[in-house]
Amino acid sequence: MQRAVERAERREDESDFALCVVDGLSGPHKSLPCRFFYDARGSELFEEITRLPEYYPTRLEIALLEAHAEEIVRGLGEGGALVEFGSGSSRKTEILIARLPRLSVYAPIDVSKTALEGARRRLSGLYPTLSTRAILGDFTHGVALPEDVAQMQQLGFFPGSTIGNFAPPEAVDVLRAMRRTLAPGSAFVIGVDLKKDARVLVEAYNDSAGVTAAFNLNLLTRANRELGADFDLAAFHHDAIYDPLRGRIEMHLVSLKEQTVELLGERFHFHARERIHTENSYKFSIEQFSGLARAAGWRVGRFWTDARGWFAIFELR
Ligand code: AVJ
Repeated sequence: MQRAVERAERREDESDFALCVVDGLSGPHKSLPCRFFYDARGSELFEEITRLPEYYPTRLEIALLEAHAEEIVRGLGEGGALVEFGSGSSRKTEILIARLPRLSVYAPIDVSKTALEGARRRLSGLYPTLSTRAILGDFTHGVALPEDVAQMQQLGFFPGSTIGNFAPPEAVDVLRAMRRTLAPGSAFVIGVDLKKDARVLVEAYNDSAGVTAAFNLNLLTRANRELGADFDLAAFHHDAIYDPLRGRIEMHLVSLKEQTVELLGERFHFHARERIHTENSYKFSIEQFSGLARAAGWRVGRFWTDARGWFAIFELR
């Protein structure tokens, strides 16, 4: 049964991927959406990224959650539900759940049944009395919580600074969708990567072991496998740059020569040094992020940062 679900899900993902790749490579500015990084291999590579010496966000966020967990969960009184947007990072979720002895429900929201099943299995193993209510849905568009969960007090949780993948106007829409998903009066805890020295940022996305390069190039491997594309992996090169005006890291795959790639019966031409833009990762100041949160209808509560001010966890109400 689970296998059938995984197969059906894979077929659905593949047709979404096919449309987005053809669309993304068709215009004059080639791009691919960063959500396609996370196939099985890409998720493994991302895990590896989080352990790199240069990639500070995961380590800092976990340290902040651990140092301030009691205060962070104060927004949720007795009982209630922890609602997680995306269910990837159970390591972080566990830090909060460990401080919520009377939590009734853990409700992860994700578009992937496989990811939800994994989250349910891990957390019900650790906390047998906690009821996990997996919710299949796209948190960027607002999700209806099950009736009984909707009646409970809720704490929203969106770690990982994934909000940085959205351009500011979209980020406001996403934050608003999350506000509408949660009951009025809920607290919402979100991890945000902050602006800092460009060298630190550039190194975090150009690690010396080449893991981020492999993660970026895996998009092409995925297109070769799932769409029958003929990308020559040796003819593209990873690049990550910081744009200080937009305050964002951009990842690109750069064509090392003039070449043509064929996929799904279509041919895509690349001139030498032409780029495929694969990801944006926005970095915020405290004031900027507060402004986005307010524009989405949130009140900014407390926030916690590390000594260097590199990463922040915000409590919104
Ligand atoms: C998961 C979106 C937060 O932007 O830092 C890491 C993804 N990309 N290295 C980020 C990523 C390249 C990551 N987020």
